Amino acid sequence: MGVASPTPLRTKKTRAVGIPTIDFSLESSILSQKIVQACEEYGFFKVVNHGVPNHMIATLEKEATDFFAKPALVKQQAGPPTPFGYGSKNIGVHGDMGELEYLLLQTNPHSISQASKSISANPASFRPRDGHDLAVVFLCAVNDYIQSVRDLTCEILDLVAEGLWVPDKSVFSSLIRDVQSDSCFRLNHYPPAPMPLNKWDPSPSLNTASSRVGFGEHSDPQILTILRSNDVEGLQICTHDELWVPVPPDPNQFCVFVGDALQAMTNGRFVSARHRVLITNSVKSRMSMMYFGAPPLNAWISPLPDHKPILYKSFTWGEFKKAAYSLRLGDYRLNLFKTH
Ligand code: GA4
Repeated sequence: MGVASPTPLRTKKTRAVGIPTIDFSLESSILSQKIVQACEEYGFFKVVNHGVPNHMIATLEKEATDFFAKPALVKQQAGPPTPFGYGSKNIGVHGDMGELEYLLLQTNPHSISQASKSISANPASFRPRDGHDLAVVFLCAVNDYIQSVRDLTCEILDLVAEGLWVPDKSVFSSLIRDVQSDSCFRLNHYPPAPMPLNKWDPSPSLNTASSRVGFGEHSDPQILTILRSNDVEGLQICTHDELWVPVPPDPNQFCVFVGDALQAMTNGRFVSARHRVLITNSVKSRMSMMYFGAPPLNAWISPLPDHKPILYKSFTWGEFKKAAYSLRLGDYRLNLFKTH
């Protein structure tokens, strides 16, 4: 079965359309309907009044900014990124590249302490600052943020279950709350794109004189992704009719993406959101933080009982993750698990 990479991106147009924005101070029965509608139409929505404390976000952003400002050799001591650590330009292991550097961290308590050990084991990479060890301050900021964003993820997933009339409201969120959850966390730092030398650009690719591919087109393999960025533009989502829509950056909002696993569990009723980052800002870096809510490796992903024919075979998250890592970033990996 084909897992062909997407149509070359340059053939798709961009346009400005209304992105669904959901106010979490609304009543839950209204919220659940709006969330289901957005997940069906876009596989994507924005959240305002999310309840994640601003000071947690600001602390983490500051720590991340300090980290990425360090010399390359120092940052590399927290790498390589496979499976978890610091990476630059390379995405995955099959030659996908982007104009970014990043930190990829596992989020369950066991793995966080492992990451902490590996970073603290290299004291040269984290000099004591104001009497504190930066590794500890940084990892505490990551931990606090993850706990709060995990709660938001679970709240959204409970509302999804309510909106889909699933009898067990925690059918999705219990996978994320599981102590063995394979959820992960990523900090992406996209340096500014160089100023164009002139407007004429013969290059037929997305890397033009004034824009750079920060992160190529893909969907996220997990259940749900929660992204927060600073005020620098770059994120675009692909609509059902294959148009690229720029997502205006807003540091006070979260972006929520349906992942492949939720597409499979909803038997294709929700479609995982294809997205990319194109860097056009020539002055300021884009910084984003993503929480990827995933099941435990041995958890089964099966379509919920539905009226439609079953579109996807059951698979464990571990099997799916292995398939994802054996393919390219932009491949349609769920095609491997179609029933026909
Ligand atoms: C996309 C979502 C997350 O950033 C990620 C990425 C992972 C990686 O960067 O190592 C993958 C990519 C992501 C999908 C397919 C595989 C795996 C790179 C790649 C080519 C951490 C994830 O879980 O899947």
